[in-house]
Amino acid sequence: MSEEKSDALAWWREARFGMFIHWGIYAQPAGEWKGERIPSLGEWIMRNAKIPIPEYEKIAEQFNPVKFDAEEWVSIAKDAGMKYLVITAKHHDGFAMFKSAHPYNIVDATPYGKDPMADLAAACQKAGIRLCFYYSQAQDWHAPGGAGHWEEDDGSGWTQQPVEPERFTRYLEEKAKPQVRELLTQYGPIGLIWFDTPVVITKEQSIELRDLVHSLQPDCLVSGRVGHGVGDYGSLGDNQHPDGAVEGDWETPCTINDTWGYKFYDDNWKSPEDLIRLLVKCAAKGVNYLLNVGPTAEGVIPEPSVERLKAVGQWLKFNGEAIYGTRATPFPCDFDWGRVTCKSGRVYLHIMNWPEETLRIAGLRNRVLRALMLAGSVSVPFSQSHEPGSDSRMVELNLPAEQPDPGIVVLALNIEGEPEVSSLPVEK
Ligand code: FHN
Repeated sequence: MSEEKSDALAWWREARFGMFIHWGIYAQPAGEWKGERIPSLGEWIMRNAKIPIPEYEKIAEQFNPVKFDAEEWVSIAKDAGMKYLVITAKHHDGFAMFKSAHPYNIVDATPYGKDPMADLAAACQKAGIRLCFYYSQAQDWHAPGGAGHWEEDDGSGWTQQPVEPERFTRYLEEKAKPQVRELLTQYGPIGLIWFDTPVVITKEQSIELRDLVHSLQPDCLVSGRVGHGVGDYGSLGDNQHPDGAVEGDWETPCTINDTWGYKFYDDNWKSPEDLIRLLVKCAAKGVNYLLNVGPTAEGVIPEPSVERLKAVGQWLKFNGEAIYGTRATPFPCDFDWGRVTCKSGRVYLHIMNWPEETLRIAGLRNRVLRALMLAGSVSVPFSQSHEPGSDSRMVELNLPAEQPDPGIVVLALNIEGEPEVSSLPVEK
C-alpha cells in the first residue's frame, strides 16, 4: 500500500464500525415469490426463484418507498455509533438505486422517481458520516455480458449463460465503469466503493476499476473484493470473525439476522449483547465491523434492527473510547475473561466473563499508572509485579465481586508509552 493510500485509510481505521445497507427492488417480494418462501438470501431472490428478466423488471414498477427518510436512516446509524454507511448502489440483480444514464434505475423505472442516494449524500454530509457505495462489478443478472446473466434458452427453462470474456468486457465498459463514474461524480466525496464477488473479472480489469475510482476521487478507498488482491484493504468472508491475529487492514461484513436484503419472515435476530461481543471481537483483532440492515420496500429500517442498534450505540456512548481509533490486542493470545484493544498510553480490557476473584493479566511490560472502569470513570485498585531478571510480569486488578453492569464492562489501564507485552506471557 502506498503512503498516500495509508493516509486515506486513517478515517476508516479510526471508524471501526460502519452500517451496511442492502436495499433494492428485491425488498418488494421480501423473500416470497408466487406464494412460496424462497430459501437463502433476500437479495438473491431473482436467481434463487429463477425469475425471468421481464417479470423481475415488473417489480420495479411497484417499487415506491414513500416512507424513505434519509435523515432518519443516517441518524439510526449515528445513534448506533457507526461512522460510515455503505449502501448497495447496484446489487447482482443489476438494478441501480441511483440516477443513471442506464435506464434500469430507481428514478426512471419506478413510480418513486427520485434518487435516494442524493438525499443520503446530503444527510450524511450534515451528520458527519462517510457515505460509501456497494457496487456489484462482475455479477449483473440483468445486463447482457454480466456474470450470472440469465437468458431464455430453447424454451426448456432458464439456463445460466456462460460468460464470454468479450461480452463481459463490453458490459464492464458500457455499464459498470460508466455507473462507477456516476457514483463518484454525482454525490460529492465518497468514502469507499465496496465492490463484491469479483468472480470472472481479470486482474487487469480489477486494476482498471480501482484506478478509475482513484482517478475520480483519489481519497476514495476500494474494497478488497474488487478482486485479485488489488484493493486498498481486505474484506473477510461474510460473518467471518478472526480468531487469530490478522496482518494489515481488514473489515468483516455481518448480518444482523440471516439475510442481507429484507425478508419479512427472517426473525433470527442477533441479540444486542451478541452484536456488542462481535464488535469487540473484531476490534480486538484490528478489524472493522460492517453491520447490515435490510430496509423494506417502503423504505423503513425494520424496528428489531433499530432497537438493537440503539443498544449498541448506548454501550458505545460509555465505552466507545475502547473501540474507535484502537489497535488490535498487543497480546499473542486470547483470554477466557474477554478481549483486549489498545492505543498509545492505554490498554482496554473488555470483560465478557466476570472473574470470580482477582483479574490477573500476565505479560504487560508497561508501568500501569491507573486502572478505571470506563463507564462512570470508577478507579479500580491494582498491583503490579515484575520478577527481577526475567520477563515475567503481572497486573492484578481487584474488581468488585458483583459485576456493575450486565453487559461487557471495559477497564482502561493508563500505561506509560506504547503497549508492549512479553512474547510468551506465561503465568507461573
Ligand atoms: O452475494 C453477495 C451477497 O448477496 C451479499 O451482498 C454479501 C455481502 O458481503 N456479498 C456477497 C456474498 O459474499
